[in-house]
Amino acid sequence: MRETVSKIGAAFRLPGEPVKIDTITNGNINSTYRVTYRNPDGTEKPYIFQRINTVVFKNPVQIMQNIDLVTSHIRAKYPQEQTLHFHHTADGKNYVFTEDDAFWRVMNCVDSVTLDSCDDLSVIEATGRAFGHFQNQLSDFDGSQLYETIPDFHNTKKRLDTLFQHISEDPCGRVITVQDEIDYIRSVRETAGALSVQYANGAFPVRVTHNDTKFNNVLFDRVTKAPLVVIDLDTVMPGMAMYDFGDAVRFIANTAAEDEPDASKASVDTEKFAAFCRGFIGEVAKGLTRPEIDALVLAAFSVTVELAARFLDDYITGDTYFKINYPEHNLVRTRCQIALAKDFWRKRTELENIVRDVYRAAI
Ligand code: GN1
Ligand code: MG
Repeated sequence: MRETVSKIGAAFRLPGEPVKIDTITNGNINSTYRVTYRNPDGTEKPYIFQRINTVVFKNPVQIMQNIDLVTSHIRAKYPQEQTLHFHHTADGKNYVFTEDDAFWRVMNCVDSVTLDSCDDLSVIEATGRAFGHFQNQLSDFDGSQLYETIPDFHNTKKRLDTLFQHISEDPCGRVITVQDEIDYIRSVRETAGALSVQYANGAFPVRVTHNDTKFNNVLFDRVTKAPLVVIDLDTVMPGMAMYDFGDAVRFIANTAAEDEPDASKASVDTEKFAAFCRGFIGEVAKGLTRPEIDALVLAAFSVTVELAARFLDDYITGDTYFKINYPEHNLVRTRCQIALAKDFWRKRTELENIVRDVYRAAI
């Protein structure tokens, strides 16, 4: 590892020598390391080295072009705000391919913490503001410039169609073991896919969205816990505003971890949901259409079913997409998302009332 890191660091012309490599375990797709360099003058500087999963992201060069465009836009619009800074090679590229064909990028390490869960409602509200602000930062960005890094990424209908296709093929003989999970997803197939169908038919504006609004994709100040910057820009693409909201609350307002082995612990914490709403809706209320606001709760349900279907699809097809730590990991994740989706549905009237009240106060 050290040898690989040294070569990559040299390609990016980082001064000094790598002295410490820490693996960052957040993230189910790419591999991320915090590498500390000792500068020639003896001081130390940390960098983030990231190897892109090129099975998932088939065209990583285009991803880096997207990120360049997006971060340049944000820097020009809000020069005082923190953005991600990627290093460049001598020939001006913000990535390198190593001999084994691996794709690497290096960015400055922001002194910060990430959070996987949090009970402080003010931090959750601030996270809502951060993701809402991210949408505002890109509200005047021309999405047609962006390469679609993963086509149909949040096309729930297509995701569900793919799952049922793979169920009929049953390549690993696992379908017999997941009948309850399949039955549930089949029972909500149309409801969960509805927004993506309406979006394809033009019912909602095409926005430039983040598409992976997990809590741990925000960096926070170590001391004040103020959000510093939204990270993980690999899936910034045209999309539905309300799916960014939905994906964020399915993570931040869940009473359990995404891979909690006891799925009965997963449910929607309505206080946390309300706190996130205050932050997010407070930021975006004036820019969103009424149909988008009215679809926020259904989007949370839909994106939760979508992720359940993606985890289950990966389980059925032999665990080739998401990193797993043990053989049943994707099934555990599936069950947790299903339990959460059921709770979103059960509480939908209460959650819709929360959205309505927050929206009224915000406009
Ligand atoms: C993946 O790699 P990470 O953890 O940022 C996935 C998201 C899922 C998430 C579930 C490109 O995100 O869509 O919601 O796992 N990213 C991709 O934890 O598929
Ligand atoms: Mg991601």
